[in-house]
Amino acid sequence: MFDTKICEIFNIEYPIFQGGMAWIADHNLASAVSEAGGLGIIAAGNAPTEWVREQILKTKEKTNKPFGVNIMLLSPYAEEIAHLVCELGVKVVTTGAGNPGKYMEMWKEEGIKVVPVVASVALAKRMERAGADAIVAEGCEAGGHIGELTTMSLIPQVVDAVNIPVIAAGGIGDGRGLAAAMMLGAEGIQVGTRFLVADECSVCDAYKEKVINAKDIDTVATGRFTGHPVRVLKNKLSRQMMLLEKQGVTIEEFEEAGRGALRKAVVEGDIAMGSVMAGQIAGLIKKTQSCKEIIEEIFDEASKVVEGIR
Ligand code: TUI
Repeated sequence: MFDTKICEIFNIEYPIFQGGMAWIADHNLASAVSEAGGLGIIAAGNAPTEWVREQILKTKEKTNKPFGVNIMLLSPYAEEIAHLVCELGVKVVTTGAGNPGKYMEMWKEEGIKVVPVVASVALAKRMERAGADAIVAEGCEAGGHIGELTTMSLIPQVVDAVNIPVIAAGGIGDGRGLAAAMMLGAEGIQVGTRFLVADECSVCDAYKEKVINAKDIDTVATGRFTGHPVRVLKNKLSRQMMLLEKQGVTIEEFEEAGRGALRKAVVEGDIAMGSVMAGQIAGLIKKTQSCKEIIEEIFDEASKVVEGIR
C-alpha cells in the first residue's frame, strides 16, 4: 500500500526519510534507519567538513543500504560539503535552510539524487526546474529552522505545483500522520522528532527526556524577525531569546545570543541554556524505541487507519 515512487527512486523498503537534524543525526542514527528500511540521513548542520567525512565513512562501514547527507545551506562549510558528497560517492543529498540551485548541476552530473527541503511552492517549482528528483515540503510544525506554512496547507499546494514526488515533513510522528500525508498527495514522509528519541540516536538522555516529557504546547518559534525562525522546546534560553526579541535587539545581537546553543544542548546536555530543537509532535512521543520498531509501528498503524476508512 505504501510502496510508492519514493521507494523505487531511492531503493528503500519504506517511503520514510529520517530528518537531517543538525548535531543529532550522525552515523549511528543514519545507519540504523537505513538498516531498518528507511532512508537514514547524516546532518552536516554547522559541523566542519572533516566531521561530516568521518560520519559518511562510518555509515558506509555499518550499512550497505542507501543513505543520504543533509546540507544546511547557512553553514560556513556548505560549499566544501557540497563537493565532499561528490568525492565520497554519496547517493542522496537533501538540503535545508536555503536554495541549493548553484550546486544542482554538479550533483546531477555525479548522479546524485537531490531532494531539497522547501517551505514554499515557489522554491519547490524552482527546484523541480533545476532537476530535483523529489521535494521534501516541510510545514512549520517541524523542529529547528522553519518556514511560515503548516503541513496541512503546504503539502497539497506543493503537490499541485510540481510533477516530482513530494515527501511531507513537519508534525508527522505516527501512522495517522503518514496516512494523512498520503491523503494530501504526498508519496512519503520525513520524520525528525520521533527518531530523535530512538535508541540508536546519540543525543544525550536529558534531551530525549525533555522531548518525552513535552506537552502539546511546549514548543515555541523564536527569531521570526531575523528571517530564520527556529522551533525549540521552551526553556530558560528560549525565554531569554523571547525577551530579547521583545526588547528590539538587532538581528546580530539576537543571533550572537543563540550561537552554539544547539551544540550546547545536544553534546553538552545543557537543556536549560541550550537550544532544544523539536517539533510540535513532541507531545505525542512517549517512549524510546529502536528505529526498526518506530518504522514498523508507523507503517502498521497507517495500514490499519487506511483499512478502517475503506
Ligand atoms: O533546515 C531545516 N531545519 C533546520 S536547519 C537547522 S541548523 C540551524 N541552526 C541555527 C539557525 C538556523 C539553522 C535546524 N533546523 N529545515 C528545512 C527548511 N528549510 N525549513 C525551511 C527551509 C527553508 C526556508 C527558506 C528553505 C528555503 C528558504 O528560502 C530559500 C530561498 O532562497 O527562497
